[in-house]
Amino acid sequence: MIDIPKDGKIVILTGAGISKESGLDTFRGNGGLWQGFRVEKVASPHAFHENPSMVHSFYNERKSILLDKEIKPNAAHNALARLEEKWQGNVSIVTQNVDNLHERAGSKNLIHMHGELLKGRCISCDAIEIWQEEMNTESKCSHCGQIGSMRVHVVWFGEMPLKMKEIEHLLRECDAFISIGTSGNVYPAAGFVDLVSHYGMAKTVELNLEPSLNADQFSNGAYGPATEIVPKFVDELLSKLT
Ligand code: BV8
Repeated sequence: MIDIPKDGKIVILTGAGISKESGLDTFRGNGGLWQGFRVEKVASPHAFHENPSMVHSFYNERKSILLDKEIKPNAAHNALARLEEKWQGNVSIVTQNVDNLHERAGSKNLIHMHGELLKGRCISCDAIEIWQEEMNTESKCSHCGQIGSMRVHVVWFGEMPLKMKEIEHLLRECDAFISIGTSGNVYPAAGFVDLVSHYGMAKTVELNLEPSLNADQFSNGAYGPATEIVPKFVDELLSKLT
């Protein structure tokens, strides 16, 4: 168990692994293929420029899966929402995931650093809007009226992740950095644990199915399915408060 001050600031990074038991595929679990696509090949401005319809259908497929009534937050998402509610200090979640399972579990203090699958962004006017239906090359921006300028509001490879200044501030100030369900493949998220260790004395913990690529950079680790190890970790933290 890690020792964090009762009013400590906790920053939690999550990746695709936390949503796996809700029924959403991870990126590299099945050889990194997603509906037959390698995500690095499809999730890029170049791919969108070359073949917008292919990229639209890749995200439309993932959107329809996420909107399936069977897909819901799991015990790990719910445990993090409970921690945010009951912890006397600050709990912030920085998620790499573009699904909406953290917010549906009740988490409020949440940053989607790689964007959100259920939002669209207009390339012409930069307006961002909720977009749950299919998107295609004929889609019309409801803000500026432009046709064909819509893209999914997701950060592609080669694009700057969102709210990096805010994230860096959280990492600099935290007393504990918890990484859950990520392989440590994708930067800058994979570099956060190193930043935290450089900034100060925060505890760093990895909770994952198996050790990630940067497991050795964490001071503690617990391994197993997120729905088992995350609620256990949260219960241990909250037991300190009684
Ligand atoms: C940037 C949105 C700079 C899209 C995503 C070399 C060459 C080229 C580029 C780079 C390079 N080195 C670094 C880069 C940059 C690149 C990068 O890191 N590439 C990698 C592939 C090498 N990064 C970028 O391009 C980033 N931008 O660097 O910008 C810049 C600077 C200035 C100005 C402009 C730009 C942007 C990266 C964001 C890309 N978008 N997602 C979409 O979703 O379609 S990334 C995508 O993969 C996801 O968002 C996620 O973040 C990511 C990583 O995946 P994970 O979440 O870790 O999932 P994965 O499947 O890998 O692992 C799952 C883990 O869960 C596993 O460990 C598994 O064991 C575990 N697990 C499984 N089941 C369970 C479980 N754990 C618990 N319980 C279970 N049941």
